[in-house]
Amino acid sequence: MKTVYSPLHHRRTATSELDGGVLIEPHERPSRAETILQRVRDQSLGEIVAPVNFDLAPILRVHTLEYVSFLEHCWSEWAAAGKPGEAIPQFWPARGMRQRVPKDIDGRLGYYALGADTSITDGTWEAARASVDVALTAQRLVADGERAAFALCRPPGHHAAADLFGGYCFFNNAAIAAQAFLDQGAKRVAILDVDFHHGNGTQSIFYRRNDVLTISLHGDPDLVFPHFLGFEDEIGEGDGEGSNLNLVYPPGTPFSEWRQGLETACKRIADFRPDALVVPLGVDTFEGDPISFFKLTSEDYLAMGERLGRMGLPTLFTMEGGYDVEAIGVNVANVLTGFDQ
Ligand code: SP5
Ligand code: ZN
Repeated sequence: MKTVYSPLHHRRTATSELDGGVLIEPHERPSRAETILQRVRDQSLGEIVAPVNFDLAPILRVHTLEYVSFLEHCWSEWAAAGKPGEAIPQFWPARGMRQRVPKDIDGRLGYYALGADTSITDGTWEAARASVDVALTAQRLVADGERAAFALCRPPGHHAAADLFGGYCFFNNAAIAAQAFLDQGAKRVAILDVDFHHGNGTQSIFYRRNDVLTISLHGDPDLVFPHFLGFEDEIGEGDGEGSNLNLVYPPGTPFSEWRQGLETACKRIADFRPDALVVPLGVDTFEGDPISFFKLTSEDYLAMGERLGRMGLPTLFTMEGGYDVEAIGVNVANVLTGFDQ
């Protein structure tokens, strides 16, 4: 299948991630995308194409205008305020406080953030915009008749909600692409999130709707990020009741357990009869991942891809997490290879 890639991801080069009380080199780093691209090339998985530039309209179908303009201007406001480091949120509108957007940049950062793991830096806006272009270009390939396409998105997107960044995400590439399918005439779209972390942003964007089925398989949020969403009793609300499914797994989960969740998910998707499938693809389920606790092996990703391919649906993959940079290329390419078998 074709891969859509943009070198503009290099504009996202944060140097600090707050983790364990210290600033570390971010897990979400440029070498991730380069390693994947190299493996896709080496394995001759298909043509690598550059993205088309889209305007803000498809982004604004999913994100609020206030949030989008915050992202656009955050870095210049931060720099103009004379702050010495990267823009890291520190203060939140917590329980009992007012949910209003303050003028001060520290206040605005906290208002629009879901965590302090993600800094905003020079170039973040440009890279995040390019990542959406990558997703929408791949979406168009599928809409135009390709059986599947791989959007090599970086930065990732599935933690970003309508007006929240965090978890290394700014724009929800998968949600924007799913909405694009609908806006082009699809009646129903399914999103199957296989990243190790709950796809909280995607879930919340579609939580009250029945035209998008959202399913996420992930580490128990009682134990791991995003901590405050992703539990199995979250099934959707209002019109969306029954259109969200969370499948939660404990530390040490091997593929033999995880794949039962995949079966459950595939059955639900088949019953939903979607016109297209979007797969937020994270390979942080890998046994060697530095921030996760599942035990999938490189070989397991072939079987994962093969099962997704057997759904027989027009499929868009959007790149999400995966932080063992040594293995990320092999693992992602294995999913795509398995799918195409
Ligand atoms: C897209 C995606 O996979 N985002 C994940 C964001 C997770 N950020 C919080 C990471 C906390 C890591 N703590 C690791 C301690 C292990 N030494
Ligand atoms: Zn993840």
